[in-house]
Amino acid sequence: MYPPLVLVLAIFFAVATAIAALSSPLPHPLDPLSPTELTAVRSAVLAFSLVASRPISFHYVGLDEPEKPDVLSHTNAAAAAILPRRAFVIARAGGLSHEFYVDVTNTSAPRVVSHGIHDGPGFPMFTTEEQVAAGQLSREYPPFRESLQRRGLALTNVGCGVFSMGWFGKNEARRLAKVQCFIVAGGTANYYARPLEGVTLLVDVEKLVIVAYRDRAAYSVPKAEGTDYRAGKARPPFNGAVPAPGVVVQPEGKGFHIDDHIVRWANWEFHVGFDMRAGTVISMASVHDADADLWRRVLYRGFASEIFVPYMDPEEEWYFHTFMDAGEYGLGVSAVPLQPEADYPANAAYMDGYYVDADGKPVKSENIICVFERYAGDIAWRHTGVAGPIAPITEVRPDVTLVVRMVVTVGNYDYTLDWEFKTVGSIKTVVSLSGILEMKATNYTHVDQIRDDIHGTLIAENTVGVYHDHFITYHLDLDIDGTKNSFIKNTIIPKRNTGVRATGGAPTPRSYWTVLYEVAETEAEGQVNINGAPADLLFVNPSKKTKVGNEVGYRLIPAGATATSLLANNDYPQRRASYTKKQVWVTPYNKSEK
Ligand SMILES: [Cu+2]
Repeated sequence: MYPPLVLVLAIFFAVATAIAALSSPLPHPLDPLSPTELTAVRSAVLAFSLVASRPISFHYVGLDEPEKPDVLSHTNAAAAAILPRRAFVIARAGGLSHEFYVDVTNTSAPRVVSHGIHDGPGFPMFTTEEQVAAGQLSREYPPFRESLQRRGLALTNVGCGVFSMGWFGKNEARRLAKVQCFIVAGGTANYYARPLEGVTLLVDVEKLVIVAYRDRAAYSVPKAEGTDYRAGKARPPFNGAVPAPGVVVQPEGKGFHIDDHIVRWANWEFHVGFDMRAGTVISMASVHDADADLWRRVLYRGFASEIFVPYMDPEEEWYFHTFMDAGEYGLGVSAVPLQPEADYPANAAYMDGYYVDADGKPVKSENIICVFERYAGDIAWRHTGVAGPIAPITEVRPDVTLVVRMVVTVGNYDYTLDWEFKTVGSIKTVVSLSGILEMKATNYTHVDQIRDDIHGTLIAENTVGVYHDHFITYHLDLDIDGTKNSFIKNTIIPKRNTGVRATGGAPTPRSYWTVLYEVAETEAEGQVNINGAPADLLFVNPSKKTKVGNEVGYRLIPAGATATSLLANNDYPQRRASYTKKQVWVTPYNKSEK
């Protein structure tokens, strides 16, 4: 098969070059799809004759990145090979999940280059439109109206939302979801504090029909009073003293430059992309080596790949709360416009993102990624030399860093997802969680009444904050100084010295620790529970050595949240999120695994 393949490639490049020459300026191969490209994708899919069913609903459209070696040669070579621009599409039509690859190199003549039907388990993300429509279904449903009447509630007092229902062993052909409701009356904006506990609808989000209805039990509705989070409605300390206003002064202007999607700052250069599922995508992050005057790549691609949120309440209305926030709701779709000088400081620049609605039309999300230099008052490095003829010497380097931020609001939660770049060459990912708890109504008003496990904490009268986890997973394709990287576990092992002075031992036996250097040879060795033996996790390029012969590498430093899932291995939510049993999984590069 080798010769025909070469022939095909040759033709392909010739055609691609001719087309690309017509449109200028050329996008970076990793740039997200532009509104023009997204519109072209839609026309190609709608015109594709092999899928006749209507309607077609678009659940995901994103860049189908070129192969990594092609991207690298594109950016390295002076005479860059022109790469095709392609989209990957997941759409639903005729009750099936369709996957398309669409070439939009020439946006006036887009074409579907591949189409397949996904026949395995799993479904694409919800669209916003179907969530809104499914949330409305209960309004015309007589049993639901009766449930409200029994509780003395009017329809206008209630709002409902779509809750993904996890996977519990059954591979269902229908796209089903649960709908649960909240009391939206009472003057509070905090609907999540006032659930209509005990009532659950099972809906087909595609056909927009109610499949099952359950009104199991009535609970007291938590009070509206004291729940509102809006400024002016909240009481101290939630609306407490505002600190004196501060300003960021940058007399020489911003220290970074944004050229389309490329950000350059201090000794860093990287590409910032946007994806409707993953949100911010950082690519091609490189550090400048001043000695060699070289850009040395350390991260090919990084993004938050999933957020698994299982709740720990086995009750009928709660057991299925096992959300996959990225794969079910979309981090990019759920990213919200950032509020100037609150979500980010005055010295920030911001970027927009584009995704598609259910009809495949581009939607602009304004001001959803911001970039700013952080002057946190921290110290990057310091030393005071107190001895010697010129002492004292004090040297301090302030820690100014560059932050790329996105805020994702998935229902009640607000995730702030930061990428922070440091001049010492490190990259830090930080997730801050804010927003509102998902709350459960209970008849308890005081902890003294509780005799059983309520699966959470009584946080107010009639309100339980249910135990749960957020497992946030990052896909990091590290390219430390090139693509040939190894994963090293430096395990710390205790030792004893016998105290034999002839061989340099201490006069008395000592215990100490030393480091055992192990290269991971298999994928199994690339799985790490970081709460096990203390270890340094290193990513090195064995072909790149320092002057003294050490391998060039980066260290993965776990900080803060190092939890693993405590669910049973055969529990369905755990089987679905089996990766949460270990924190680090290292695998060889494979474009399809992301
Ligand atoms: Cu939470």
